[in-house]
Amino acid sequence: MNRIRVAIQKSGRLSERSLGLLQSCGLRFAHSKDKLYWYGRDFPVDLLLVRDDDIPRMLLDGVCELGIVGENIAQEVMLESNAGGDMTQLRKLSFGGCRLSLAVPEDSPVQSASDLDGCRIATSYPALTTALLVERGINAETVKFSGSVEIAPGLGIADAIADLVSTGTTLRANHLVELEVLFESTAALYGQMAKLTAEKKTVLDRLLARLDGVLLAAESKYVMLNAPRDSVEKITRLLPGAENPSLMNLEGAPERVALHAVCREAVFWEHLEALKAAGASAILVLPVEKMLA
Ligand code: PRT
Ligand code: ZN
Repeated sequence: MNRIRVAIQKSGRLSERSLGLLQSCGLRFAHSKDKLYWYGRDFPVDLLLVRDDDIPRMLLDGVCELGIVGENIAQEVMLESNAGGDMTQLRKLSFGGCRLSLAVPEDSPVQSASDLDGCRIATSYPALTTALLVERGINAETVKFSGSVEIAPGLGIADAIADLVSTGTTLRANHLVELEVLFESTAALYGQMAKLTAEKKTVLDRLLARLDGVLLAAESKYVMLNAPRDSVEKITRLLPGAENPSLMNLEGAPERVALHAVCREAVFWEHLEALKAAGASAILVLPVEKMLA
């Protein structure tokens, strides 16, 4: 069995992007009838579609070798089970971003996190919240709430909450104000590396190389422009994250060259304006679909 299993969220905020990312790596799957197990065609990587909360445990138990899950959940389970070593964060991903924040009712006497000493804090992430409070020297009690944490203060169950926030709409709708960000989270790829056979390690390395290519391509741009021959050095320096550019002669314009370069950082309008000021013309910025370093 040289196949690797990747657990991703079945349905929720991370599902589409997790599947999309693996598909961008060239993975194709045959769907089984129960839809929980997708067999990888052409590449020995299979998918398990599960609840996000189950992913860290499945990794720790060796049910799968890889999993894509929010850092918030991964940290919670690692702290809970004291087993951080068996689950390694392999790559941080660019989706699922949110923050674990402390919030209190608008009319609360608590004005800052340091006023929370002796308070009860409702959260779905008691282990992570407790650890982060301890780090800040706050001595508060956490109460585990599995869903709708934002209603806990209104019910008189807690003085404050520690919950995930992205836009802040949920807090506002429940008349809560954000006091302090405890933890910034994104989705990440985790691996259970301890028991990997050499064959599985080879599959994993191939997958990671493709993944790095996809992640790199996502922020890379291919820039083409024409430039005065004697400004090439200056123009190259203005290209964000570019390596050695390719230069090509322009027919009928011996004093100018065509310059092509891959920029590995975002290219903004300000960059284009600076390039133009340095003598560049006909500037084109194209997306990069795939890249293999
Ligand atoms: O069924 P399953 O257990 O798989 O899904 P789930 O309902 O537990 O998880 P889901 O799909 O809601 O979230 C999956 C992951 O997305 C989380 O573990 C986070 O890593 C990440 N994520 C990103 C978020 C949010 N943003 C988010 N805003 N998870 C939850 N929320 C909730 C938050 O709990 C609060 O209720 O959205 C509300 C706040 O949103 P705003 O925009 O009003 O601030
Ligand atoms: Zn969940």
